[in-house]
Amino acid sequence: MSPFLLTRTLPEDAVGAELRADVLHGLTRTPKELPPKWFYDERGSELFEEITRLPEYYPTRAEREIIIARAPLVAAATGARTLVELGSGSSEKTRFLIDALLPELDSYVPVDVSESALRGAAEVLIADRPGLHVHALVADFTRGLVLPGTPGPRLVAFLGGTIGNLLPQERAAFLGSVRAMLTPGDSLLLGTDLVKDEETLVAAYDDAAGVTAAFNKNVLSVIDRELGADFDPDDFAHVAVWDAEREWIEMRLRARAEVTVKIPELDLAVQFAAGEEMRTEVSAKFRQDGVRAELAAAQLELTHWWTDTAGRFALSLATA
Ligand code: AVJ
Repeated sequence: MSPFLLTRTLPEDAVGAELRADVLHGLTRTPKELPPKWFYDERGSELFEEITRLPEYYPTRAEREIIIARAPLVAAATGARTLVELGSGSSEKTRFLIDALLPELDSYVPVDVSESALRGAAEVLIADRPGLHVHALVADFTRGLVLPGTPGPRLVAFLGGTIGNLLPQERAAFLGSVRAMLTPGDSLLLGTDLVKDEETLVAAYDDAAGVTAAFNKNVLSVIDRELGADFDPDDFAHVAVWDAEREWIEMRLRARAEVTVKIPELDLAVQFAAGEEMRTEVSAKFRQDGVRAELAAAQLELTHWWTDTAGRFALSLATA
């Protein structure tokens, strides 16, 4: 009975091939666009951790407050024996959930594209919780996942508001694939940031210290390193705007002047006009009715809706 198992369902080179495809597609279309998943190399992950400690970036603290307050209720409502966490990263908030579930919990299944993040998080968890099985999956959770045969009921957690980084169509497909992992009696715990005043939202994505700006520009450094490109991050300005109609924050990079970027690995030269904006992230904000409807469309029933005391962020519990 080994306490730690790691399964890779993502081929070693899948990441490189996907980055090339995303950059080629995203930089040759109009308007230009890059998917947010490429922010998170080692430096990007560090910058994101720094963002979570910024005074303007409330979602992490708000979600932690809810998890601490409601973990016993999650345990009572789900009786989960397996906790699956999608995009587990550092698993920092999850330990409150694990500890509340522990009397019944048999297995923790963290899923992430980063093997190093999975190993680091598992090490800490296992050290203090003898007997808990940790079966880490190196996988892209936006695709269909094959879960290990650990005992049910299962609770799948998708925290941090990361579902907001998916476009509406992608969210529907994602929730469908989550539903396909569950059988009746299993649950989904979903973190969503909520619609609020524009000033608060924009400040959370355009902080005074410029950490989010550095995080946004880090995607250019990733492309430089991985694809041999010659992006100069100083040629671009960080932009965060609230789209009131679609109720999402958009992060963009705006070319300060006309510039041509060479990407040798793709045999590509890309021209940016002065002032041209490239979308790098959508971070959708939600309302209870919308969350309930999106869950219902995936055959998931919202049973609990919890917010922090300031009403900024919500944790939803849904059952299959
Ligand atoms: C962790 C993906 C939810 O969208 O708020 C933070 C990422 N982007 N600042 C978010 C992020 C800019 C974050 N998520």
